[in-house]
Amino acid sequence: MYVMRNTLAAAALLGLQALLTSSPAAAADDKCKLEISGNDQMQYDKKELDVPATCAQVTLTLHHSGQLPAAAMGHNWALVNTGDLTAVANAGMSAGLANNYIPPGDKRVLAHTKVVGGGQSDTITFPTAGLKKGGDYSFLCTFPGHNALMRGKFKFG
Ligand SMILES: [Cu+2]
Repeated sequence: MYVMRNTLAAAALLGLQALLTSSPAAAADDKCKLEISGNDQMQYDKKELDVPATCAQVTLTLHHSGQLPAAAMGHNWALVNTGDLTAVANAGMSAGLANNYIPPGDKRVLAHTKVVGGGQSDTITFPTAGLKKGGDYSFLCTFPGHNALMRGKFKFG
């Protein structure tokens, strides 16, 4: 009798586990997590990032797959309205490495990581409350000169 009960309990547990791992909430969470890498050739590995508008927040990890130090080939990831890209890149240059090439308090920067060098990474989580579904957003690296190559579209919707 005990054996029977234990078997039933185990079966119930397995069923619960299957339910948890296949829940739609977990799948939605994965879509709200982004990864992107920069390398020593001044390139991101992605030209576009997509986030469903159902994501209340986004978690983004920036990796640096190269070996050069941050002072020589540092990369960050900054999110802006596409129309602000050049102005933010210019302001970032003046802000310097100590500020991660991000102008302090600049509201045009919607989210950003710190600058990472070879082998390093940085993860940020930011709310999407300020983003418009279908808005025209771009990401870029604000390390001086990098945005010419290191930019892409950020799709929210
Ligand atoms: Cu860069």
